[in-house]
Amino acid sequence: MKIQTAEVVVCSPGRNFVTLVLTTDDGLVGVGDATVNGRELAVASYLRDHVAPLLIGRDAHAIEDTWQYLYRGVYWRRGPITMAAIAAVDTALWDLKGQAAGLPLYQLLGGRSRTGIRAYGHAQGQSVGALVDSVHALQEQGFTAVRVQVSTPGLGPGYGVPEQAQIGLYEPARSGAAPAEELWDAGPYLRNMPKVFDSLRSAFGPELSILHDVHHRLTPIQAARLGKSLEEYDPFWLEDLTPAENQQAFRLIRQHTTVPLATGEIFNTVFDYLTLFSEQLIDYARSAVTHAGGITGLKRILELASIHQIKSAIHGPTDISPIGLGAALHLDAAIHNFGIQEFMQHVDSTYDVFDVGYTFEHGQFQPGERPGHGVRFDIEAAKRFPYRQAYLPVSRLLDGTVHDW
Ligand code: CS2
Ligand code: MG
Repeated sequence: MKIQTAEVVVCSPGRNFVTLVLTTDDGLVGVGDATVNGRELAVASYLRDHVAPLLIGRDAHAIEDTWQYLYRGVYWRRGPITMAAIAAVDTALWDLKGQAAGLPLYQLLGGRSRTGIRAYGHAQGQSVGALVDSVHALQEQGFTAVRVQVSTPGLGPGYGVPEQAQIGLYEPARSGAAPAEELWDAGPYLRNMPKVFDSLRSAFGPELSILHDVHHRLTPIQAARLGKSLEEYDPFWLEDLTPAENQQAFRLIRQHTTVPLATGEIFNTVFDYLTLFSEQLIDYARSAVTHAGGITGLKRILELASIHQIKSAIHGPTDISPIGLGAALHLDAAIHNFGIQEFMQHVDSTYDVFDVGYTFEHGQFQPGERPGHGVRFDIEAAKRFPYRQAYLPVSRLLDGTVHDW
């Protein structure tokens, strides 16, 4: 089975996605996701100009060799663009191997370890009342775990809350313009969050799993304070409390709170986790198939996590395409240390281009029984949705200093 063509498609059915399409000499088509939110064209060029020409004529079965060739063979290793490009190739190759074998990907990864894949949804509101309504709506869809984001009084809509967050596409007012900007101040945020959790526990009782994402905005000591102040409300986890490039910062947080911690959605190799894993400073590893070198790269990360009793929580926002999510679900089904899967739902137009084999019911995913990862990509339909310039917002403190978004 030799790779015959390698095509890179950037499309925007609801938001931007970068897709690699590989065809083989025996007529199979395998697809991989390489979407890096706000830097889509950089990864498309990396794939189109530097990777695709190297793939033609290679043995499509040689997944590990191709992974190492693209990782070690270029000298410049790691980083989000490189690892997303490797991820797309790796995911497409696993898809092809599954199709060649006539087996769903989870079977090639060791078979099923569980009957269903529990997922958490995104609830948000500009007020606590609106947030409660949003949680109710997710419960009606079957979710038993929800991520809650609410505006901080006095700071405007804030992270994760504006209308566009439904689909995660933040377009500047006009083409060529800079990203939108938002305000951030840790003081009112830290005072507000215990009240929010208190209202949620009063409204929903003890059973609902409540998750919250801080998006790298706190210092280590502020993070420790947040953990202590929310502990009595039994959060399922607090995510990205502080920028984890400084892995040692989690030692300080751990000294002060027993709240479970999640991090890693912006990590792309196992090296980003070494201190966090070996000292058991986190409880959930958040990397995505799309950003951490594909099935091969993420499996390596999650196996190391497993020996430290750390569980998976694969990143699943809308800026990961249904291919990235579909591939993740096969890993979720097969690994032993599955924790939970994120599911921020795609808009309908996304499914005009991506035909998915997975299903979601009663708060749980099934990866589906189609051979490979089971997500098909319609190149003709993709042409109807050209790339649109879009960036995540930038955050500033009240005095104008740039802060983490
Ligand atoms: C978020 C993401 O899903 C999450 O936990 O942190 O929505 C994140 O903002 C985006 O993926 C960034 O591209
Ligand atoms: Mg997050």
